[in-house]
Amino acid sequence: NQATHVLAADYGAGSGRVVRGSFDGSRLSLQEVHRFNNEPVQLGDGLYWDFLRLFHELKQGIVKGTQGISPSVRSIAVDTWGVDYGLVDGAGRLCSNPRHYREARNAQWMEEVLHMVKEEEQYAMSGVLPQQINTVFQLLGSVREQAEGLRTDVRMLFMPDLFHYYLSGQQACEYTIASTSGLLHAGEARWNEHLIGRLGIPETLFPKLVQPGTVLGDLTNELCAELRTGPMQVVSVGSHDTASALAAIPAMDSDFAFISCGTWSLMGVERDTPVLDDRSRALGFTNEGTVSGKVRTLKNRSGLWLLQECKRQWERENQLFTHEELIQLATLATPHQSYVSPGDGVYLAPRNMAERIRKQCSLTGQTVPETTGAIVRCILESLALEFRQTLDELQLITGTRPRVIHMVGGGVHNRLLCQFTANAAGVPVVAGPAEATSAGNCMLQILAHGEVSSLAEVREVMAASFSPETYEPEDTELWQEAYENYQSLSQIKR
Ligand code: LRH
Repeated sequence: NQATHVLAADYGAGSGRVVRGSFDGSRLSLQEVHRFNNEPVQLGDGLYWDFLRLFHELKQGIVKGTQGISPSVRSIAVDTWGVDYGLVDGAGRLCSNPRHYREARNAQWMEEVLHMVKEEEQYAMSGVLPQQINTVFQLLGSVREQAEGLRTDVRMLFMPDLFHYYLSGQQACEYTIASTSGLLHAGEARWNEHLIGRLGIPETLFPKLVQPGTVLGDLTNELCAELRTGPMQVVSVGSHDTASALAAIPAMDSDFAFISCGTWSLMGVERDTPVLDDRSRALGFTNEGTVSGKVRTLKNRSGLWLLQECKRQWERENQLFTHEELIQLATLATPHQSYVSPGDGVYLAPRNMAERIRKQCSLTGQTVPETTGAIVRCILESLALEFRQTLDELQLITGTRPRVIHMVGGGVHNRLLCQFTANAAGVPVVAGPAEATSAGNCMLQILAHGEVSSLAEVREVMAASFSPETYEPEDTELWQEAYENYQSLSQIKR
């Protein structure tokens, strides 16, 4: 049996990659064929995607991914982080480089929108937690900054849709990425025309919505000729990276919470319907779409950012540690000395992270972590306790306590974090795959080609291909006490 090959391009914070997935009928294997930088560019007062360079990198990925493969690669799909978009005119020209969500201007547009439609109402309508990065706020900016108004032939495409358009010539917005915008009806693949109208955003901006797993079209003849590659299809998968990662969770039933753990941690549950009440809004939960048309109710929390920033700072100071060494030092450090709130605004900016952690510990009257091991231990214990808190909150807003946590993404390489999470939460953590986003992207293409027939089958393939590791809870009484201390601490801070 010949394997089916597909290409998955994933644009993440800092870097992007093109991976070739090969499916043999029961297992998926992944091979990274191209990796590149993905840093936003500050130009004047704007922060932009470097779209042309990134499209060039995508082409390089196609060239490398198709080399020496026979039969040729069947299809390609792109996923990116949520909320960002580009504008294209009637002749298919990109109106400007797409803006990046970290741009400061968004706060002002959020305020403007909240004057017109209250936060509670927006949440109830869209299920999306109002945060300044959301498309709805950015888009009001794009409309208002155009003094003469946007031309009626202009269309908005989310970033994966924009890449797909220039690959295939087909315009559509895919449901999961659109579900991060705040512009859909909660839990539905339907633009909220009422909200759009109230904000004075032209309806003509919005193309049709398609479901994940839709074949959009073929790679254009021009690109086939330029890249000297055979024909291949362009597929809309779960083009929001989190949707792709969630598709790759090797779960056999629905009774689980997930953590997609990288720089950020996205923690939540899969549900048939969104949670739209005041409590879930107050606790900071949002509702986004999944590849099977369900909803994921989740919280966007800090992930390994604190640890990554400490490591970078130590490197600048010529203290070089591998991740394994840092984990080893943390293992040897005294347990439960001090905790921080990883999501606290004081940790948002880069540089001097260890110093800030020490300062916060001192301000809250805790033991100040002096050694490298103590700092790493403090971060990992705090993250695990934060996950425990989110699990409790999930139980509060949904009425059920998940019996297991599936952790995917780069965080699964951190064995200590996986174990601490199981200990703190009191439920097993099933860790892996680390490459969930690319794997989920590939498998949705395989689904579109009819080689598997459901999300359940996708997940069976994941379990067979990546042998996840299970961490059983240990020292639960000690961790329960730790959790109580952590909670009283975060109350003091609030
Ligand atoms: C994670 C993520 C998250 C949010 C944010 C903007 O990469 O996609 O789900 O949408 O980035």
